[in-house]
Amino acid sequence: MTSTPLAELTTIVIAGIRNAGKSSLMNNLFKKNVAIVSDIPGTTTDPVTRKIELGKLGMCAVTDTAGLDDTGVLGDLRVQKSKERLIAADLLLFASPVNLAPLPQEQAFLGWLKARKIPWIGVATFSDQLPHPDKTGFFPGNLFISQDNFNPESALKLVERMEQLHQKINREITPVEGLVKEQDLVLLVTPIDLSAPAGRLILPQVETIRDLLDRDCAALIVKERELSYFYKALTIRPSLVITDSQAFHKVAADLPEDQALTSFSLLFARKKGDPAYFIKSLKALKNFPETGRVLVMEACSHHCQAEDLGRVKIPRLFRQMVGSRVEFVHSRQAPEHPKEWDLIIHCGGCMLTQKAMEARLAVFRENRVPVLNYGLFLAWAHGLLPRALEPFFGLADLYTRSG
Ligand SMILES: Nc1nc2c(ncn2[C@@H]2O[C@H](COP(=O)(O)OP(=O)(O)OP(=O)(O)O)[C@@H](O)[C@H]2O)c(=O)[nH]1
Ligand code: SF4
Ligand SMILES: [Mg+2]
Repeated sequence: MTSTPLAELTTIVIAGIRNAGKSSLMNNLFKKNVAIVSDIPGTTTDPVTRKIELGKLGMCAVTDTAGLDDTGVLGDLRVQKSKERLIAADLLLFASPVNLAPLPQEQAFLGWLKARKIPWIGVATFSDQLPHPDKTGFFPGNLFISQDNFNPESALKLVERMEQLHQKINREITPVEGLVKEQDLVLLVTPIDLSAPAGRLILPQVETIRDLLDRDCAALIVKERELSYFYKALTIRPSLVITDSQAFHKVAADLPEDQALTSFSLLFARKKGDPAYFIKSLKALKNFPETGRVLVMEACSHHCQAEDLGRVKIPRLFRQMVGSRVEFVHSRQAPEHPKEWDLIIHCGGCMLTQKAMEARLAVFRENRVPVLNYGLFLAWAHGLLPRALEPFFGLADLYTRSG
């Protein structure tokens, strides 16, 4: 349980104004004190996340957040932190005290919820108190449940309601979900060069190995230089070879053409992103504006080496293959004006949840800005499409049809 990546758990986030009873609700769900409760507004400052098994929802990560009506400079920062968690949620619990008239921040939050596709439940807290007349009809239809936080039994009904929504919850898939079966041998190729972190493997590799073990498969891990030797020595044919995108070219050359091959980055394009949109975006590489602008986006401050993929290798390949006068900008922030960009090339997003990545992508899709991820761009640049998409159902076909 402790080793399941947080992104693969069902992410439940409790939101609401200060003193709405969010932390009390969290404690009732956990049947113990995991969050501090007090009548001082703003008691919870930073998001608090704990893991719990919740029936049909399986293993969940539940997060208690700071109040949406927090004020002042610090308050604004807290609200910002809460919002980052809300964007990444699979299921939202909107706690609102029945005994108080709705605040403007609650009205605004309700509007935000209605505009999004994530499942949510209105939790009418303080149901032991007299309801405020203006609260009547605040939560639409039967999208809410009454909650008396002083009665722990109340939380059981909430869990039942949450379980009813389990089919609507879009859980993030694991790296090799649907790609392997038990007793498969999977060969992983991980170059250990200057850009590799010292003394460890990177997160996509670690998560993939763990997923393979969970699925009763065997994982053989080699550097690209030893691949040919070990591949020839194998008596069992690997059902799949997964390589670091940067070694794509050499790995493909060392393997028979009918060996199923893909990259960690493409596994993560499927796990975190919208591979169909990425594939359709490849069209943008044809007739790319001569002085077009490309935004290279990364999701975290990973250790950056001189030959960094996003800053050096991808721009260099792009200028060689697409256009020598194309401008590149590197950023970790979503752009204020997405339409100013002719193309986004995003990192694998291994540190983001699928929901957080989806929130980024939705803005680009709405603005019709094409998006690729590093792995897909590299596979394209090294002439490995559609081969590297073949292990994924329907994606190689989509590539061929998209022309
Ligand atoms: N009567 C009643 N009091 C409640 C209920 N839920 C919470 N309280 C009380 O309301 C106060 C605030 O509860 P918290 O759970 O700390 O509220 P919160 O939303 O986490 O507040 P912040 O962390 O400040 O944002 C505490 O004194 C709780 O005991 C409820 O259902 N009924
Ligand atoms: S989130 Fe992006 S930048 Fe950060 S380690 Fe993962 S792939 Fe690299
Ligand atoms: Mg609290």
